[in-house]
Amino acid sequence: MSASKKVLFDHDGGIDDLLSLILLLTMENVEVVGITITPADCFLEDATTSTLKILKLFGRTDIPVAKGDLYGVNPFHYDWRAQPKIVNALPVILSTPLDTSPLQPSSAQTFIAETLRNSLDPITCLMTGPCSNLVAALSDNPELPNNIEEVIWMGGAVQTKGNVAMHNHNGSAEWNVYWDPFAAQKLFTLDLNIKLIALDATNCLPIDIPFLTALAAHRQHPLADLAGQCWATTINAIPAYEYTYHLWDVMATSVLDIDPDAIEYQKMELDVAIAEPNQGQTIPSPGNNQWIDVAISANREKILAYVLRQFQRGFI
Ligand code: AGV
Ligand code: CA
Repeated sequence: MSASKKVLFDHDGGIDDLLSLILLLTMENVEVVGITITPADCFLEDATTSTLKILKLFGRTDIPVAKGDLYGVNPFHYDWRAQPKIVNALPVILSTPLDTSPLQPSSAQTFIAETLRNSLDPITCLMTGPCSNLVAALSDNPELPNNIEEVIWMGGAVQTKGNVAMHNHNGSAEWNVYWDPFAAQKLFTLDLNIKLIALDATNCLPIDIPFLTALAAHRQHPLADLAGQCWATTINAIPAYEYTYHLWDVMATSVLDIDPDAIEYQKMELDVAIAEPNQGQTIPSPGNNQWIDVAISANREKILAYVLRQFQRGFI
């Protein structure tokens, strides 16, 4: 068996983020050293409850959890933020007791800085929401990037259109970048190995009924059943904002464990726009020396097969 990877996971409480947490906890080669929550595509208390209950389900209340207190300039639609309330109303979550013992007294960015500083091994930072907590942690501690193996971030839209639909926007940005474009701009200037799991690749992974049907065939496995219920709540994604929910964060999470052939990357120099009308757009900027590995396509069959396989595991 390969040596385990130490992973710090920052998520922002969406349905996709909670499924990512479940997927992460099924991985044998991963040691989750902490979870931090960004109050972005969620409400903070709902996301904290879901996180704590999922840890309890897995018997993993040894994993510390820290809440974020930073807010981006462009709030998510409130009906998206409310969506994860449905997860907390599912029978398996309702019947799981709330165990608050993982909660840390420090804020997310302080916890990230302390965890990186105290680790003897380099840590992989997985982010499935905006990057504000990590950037704040690193801004105050310029030596800490040395302790980061790599950053895997679901965000950006490079050679494809974005998913932000707002009155003052031209639609070129992806939401995780748009929420706090200033943090994203800073992130790319830091000396980090970044894998950007952009819409260019996640567009290959819309949720559809054939996938949910394949998952339903395994519903005797509790995780497959729970995952199917979570994804069912996304099937009517609001047309005014976007037609289809995707495996955005789930794909980014799978990067930790999946056959690397499943995803194609291209090295690009990127910058982030910080003003209207394309605030948050991730823009190729040849010559700026901010090299990022951008995921540009994904093998849908391989990734779906991986996800189906992991959700047939027990609460390990
Ligand atoms: O832009 C994708 C990011 C992912 O981290 N999020 C959802 C995933 O957690 C924002 C988002 C885009 N479209 C959405 C989103 C939708 N239809 N519902 C909720 N969130
Ligand atoms: Ca997310």
